[in-house]
Amino acid sequence: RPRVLSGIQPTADSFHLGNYLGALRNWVGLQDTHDAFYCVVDLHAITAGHEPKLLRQRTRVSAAQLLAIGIDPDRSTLFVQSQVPEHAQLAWVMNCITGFGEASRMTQFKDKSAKQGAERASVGLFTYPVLQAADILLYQADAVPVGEDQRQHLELTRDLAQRFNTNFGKTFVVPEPYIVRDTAKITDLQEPTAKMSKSASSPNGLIELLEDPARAAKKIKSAVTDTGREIVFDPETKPGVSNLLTIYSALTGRSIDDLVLAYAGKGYGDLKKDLAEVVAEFIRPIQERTKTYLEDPAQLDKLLAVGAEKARAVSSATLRRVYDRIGFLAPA
Ligand code: AQP
Repeated sequence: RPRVLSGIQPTADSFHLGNYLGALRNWVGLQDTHDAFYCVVDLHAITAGHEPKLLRQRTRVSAAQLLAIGIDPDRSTLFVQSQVPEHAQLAWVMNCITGFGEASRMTQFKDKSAKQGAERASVGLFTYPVLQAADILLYQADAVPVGEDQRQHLELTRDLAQRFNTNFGKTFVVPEPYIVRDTAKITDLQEPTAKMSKSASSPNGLIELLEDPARAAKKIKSAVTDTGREIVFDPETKPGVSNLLTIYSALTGRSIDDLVLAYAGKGYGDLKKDLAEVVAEFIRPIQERTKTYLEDPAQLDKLLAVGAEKARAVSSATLRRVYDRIGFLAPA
């Protein structure tokens, strides 16, 4: 079976609908066809400042949410990044084959460091995409299910894999991005040309999987829509309505065309009212399941430890090969 790897940061109290529709939903589906490795990337979560107690809690909440949406630890390998030391070890090697200029061109770093003030941004934030490359290459992943915002980082991963292979001999699989076009960029409900984002969206701009369903419904009802009255799908001229149709279609399995037909002659209010209910009913059971997993943190930690062991079986073999190729002495 082909292999996939992806990760998500434990940087918020809940994942949002953009994370879910852009990436996590595909993680679940790929378990049927791929050998899947999914991780909560806590090493990435300390690149922009954090609170230790909160990080520990969010790491568990993240893992619980992944289980709640349908990641099955018997069918895929679910683990926490810091419990697999090879990620940090390979990242160092990859840092040493990454150009400073090349890393400087990463738009996510430019955006995030500009927000923090360039002087204050950490070196960890700067090399974040290199660690991400290590995450992927360690598992020899064929494909990486992510949202559109990760495309540039994936391109860097591919470049680094090819460079290493050329310089030191074929070692890594060069991975392909797995980006589902329809849901690759879910946008902010209040600012429908920007992506729905943990750090950049206002509270009313994003739907959290773990928020009060009534509050989520209210946010959908007060989403910014566009001028005109007609419900049509056109992300260029009607980004607000188009985003709502995308979410509606993805959560119900109904096609956009079908929805447009069904709402012909109706107003934005009707669409929002119905979608509000769809969203509220979608997140409710996820919350219940997440709560159940969190009731027994010791059990959850044990499950993650088993995942880390499974992950290490693969990552340690890759790292050994890498160390050998670059000329490090094998332990006697
Ligand atoms: N709006 C989105 N639409 C589609 N996919 C999205 N993803 C994030 N936002 C959207 C995808 O979610 C996955 C998890 O990414 P992450 O752990 O890097 O999450 P993040 O980047 O911290 O989440 P945000 O909201 O994007 O945070 P900010 O804006 O603070 O960086 C990835 O596959 C991502 O593509």
